[in-house]
Amino acid sequence: MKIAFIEPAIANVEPLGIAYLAQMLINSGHKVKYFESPRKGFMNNLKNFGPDVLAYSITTGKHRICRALNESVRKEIKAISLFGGPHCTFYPKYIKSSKFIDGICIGEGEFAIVELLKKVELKKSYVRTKNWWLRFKGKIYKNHVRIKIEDLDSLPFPNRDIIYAENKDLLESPIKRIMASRGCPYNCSYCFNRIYNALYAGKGKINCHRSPANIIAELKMVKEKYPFTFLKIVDDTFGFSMDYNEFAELYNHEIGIPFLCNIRPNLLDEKKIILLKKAGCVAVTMAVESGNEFIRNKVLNRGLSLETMSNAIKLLKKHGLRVWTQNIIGNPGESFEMAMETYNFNVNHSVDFAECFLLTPFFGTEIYNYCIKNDLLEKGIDVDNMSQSYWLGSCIQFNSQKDKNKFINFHKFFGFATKHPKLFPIIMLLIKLPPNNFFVLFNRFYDAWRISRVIRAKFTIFNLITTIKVNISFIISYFIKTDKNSKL
Ligand code: B12
Ligand code: SF4
Repeated sequence: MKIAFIEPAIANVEPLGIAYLAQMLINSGHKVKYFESPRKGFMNNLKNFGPDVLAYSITTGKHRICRALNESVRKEIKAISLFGGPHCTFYPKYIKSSKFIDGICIGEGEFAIVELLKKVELKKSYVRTKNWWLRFKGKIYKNHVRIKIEDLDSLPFPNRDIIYAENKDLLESPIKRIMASRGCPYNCSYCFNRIYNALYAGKGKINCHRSPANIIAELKMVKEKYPFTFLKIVDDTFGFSMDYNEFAELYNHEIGIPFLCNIRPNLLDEKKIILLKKAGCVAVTMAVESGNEFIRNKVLNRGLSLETMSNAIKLLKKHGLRVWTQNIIGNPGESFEMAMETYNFNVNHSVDFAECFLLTPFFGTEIYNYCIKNDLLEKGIDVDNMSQSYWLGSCIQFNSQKDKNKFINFHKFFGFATKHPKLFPIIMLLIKLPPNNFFVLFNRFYDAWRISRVIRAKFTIFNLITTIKVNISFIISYFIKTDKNSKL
């Protein structure tokens, strides 16, 4: 069969979920292509390919854009439309929102899509296929998830070829990405992992890690085919159940390219940091989320003390690793003074980059339920009109619009203010202005600049230009484009 994966934007990051599915499908004898929708000739190229299946990978927010895109494609092309990704996993009822959605994949998609398409191809009954909610003759059939893929080494490496064939900027980018593990056992209230773990209860290990040898084998292949100068390991908690010694040894000898990874502060100790450094790690992203005890541990359920976070940052800095923290402001029940504790924590630890998000309670998360229970969501906000991004606005109710605007604006200057605390009084004046797109632009460009300083990837003039280009189009797409249904 011919499967067309469709992205409703020009991606600035390889969609690894799609790449994993693509290789599984190719290995099962299917033809797979990847299309980005705002590109010139999108519909013609798609028609020339003649897909039997249109496949979309969606997060919350993006689901609206993909639904509309799919409806317009289906007017021109007769095919089956399948959707998967986090939004489907947490809100499979999405299938009911358009008669052009034929199937929703819940959870991991590798074996689910192969099994479904095999049945379709052989014209067998397919409505009872695990992981799927399927539409057949006007009825929706609901199935449970199959067991989790514990042995990630058994999966084929994700197919980047189809992505780079469509997106030459990503091909040229000196930064490449990899996923070394899946799953996280913590219970942060705003994160999808808690629900994910409940979904898979009794069906496999929570955290599954690839072996260092398997990670290195993928990277060697990528390095040969698509030379890169910086690696981002996008795992939720890298190395949670991995042998650091073996990884450090292998990575250092066989890859030797600087990298960044994401680690929870309580999982870091000096021994691990030394091994990370030995491997080639130059920077670590670490979620602080909030400097306020109540918000951090009662509202966000982080289970972390200030001391643990502080020690982790100090140790990383002691060993010369750059620190990129992630922070959330505009939390339910948060006062501006509480958000200032988060700001001060970052300033006091002189972090290299303090990234900031506005709390967005994605459907199904604990914090979403908390907001519903305590009537903290803005009127009219539901799963179908929640913002596409936690960079723009907020759907949380505050005492007044003035209070809310202060959070929305402070978010735009958070990274800048932590690097330039002397300018704080000016920023306090600026945030009194109404939220506006200049602040959004400033935030996106400043953060992109700081990220480049944390990463310090070696760019040639050519890939510097392409990287800037891809980021600009991505940034612009976020606040000028398509998401007309969002109430934010
Ligand atoms: C890297 C990453 C990014 C990258 C790249 C995203 C991408 N397009 O790949 C960047 C930085 C761009 C990003 C941005 C955002 N992200 Co993000 N991101 C991640 C992260 C850490 C890893 C994603 C990944 O590569 N996973 C590995 C692959 C193998 O898993 P997967 O993509 O889920 O795919 C599997 C299944 O879902 C399924 N599947 C997926 N698609 C399809 C399609 C079909 C047809 C089928 C059958 C199956 C299927 O099969 C795949 C293989 O098993 C995840 C957390 C996580 N652990 O997954 C968050 C995550 C996906 N992001 C999240 C969010 C919220 C966002 C943003 C909205 C944040 C924002 N800016 O405001 C944006 C949205 C971007 C967008 N347009 O989609 C949430 C999504 C929650 C939700 N309810 O939708 C997650 C789950 C994080 C979290 N803690 O909650 N993100
Ligand atoms: S530690 Fe990170 S990935 Fe794990 S549950 Fe918390 S927010 Fe999610």
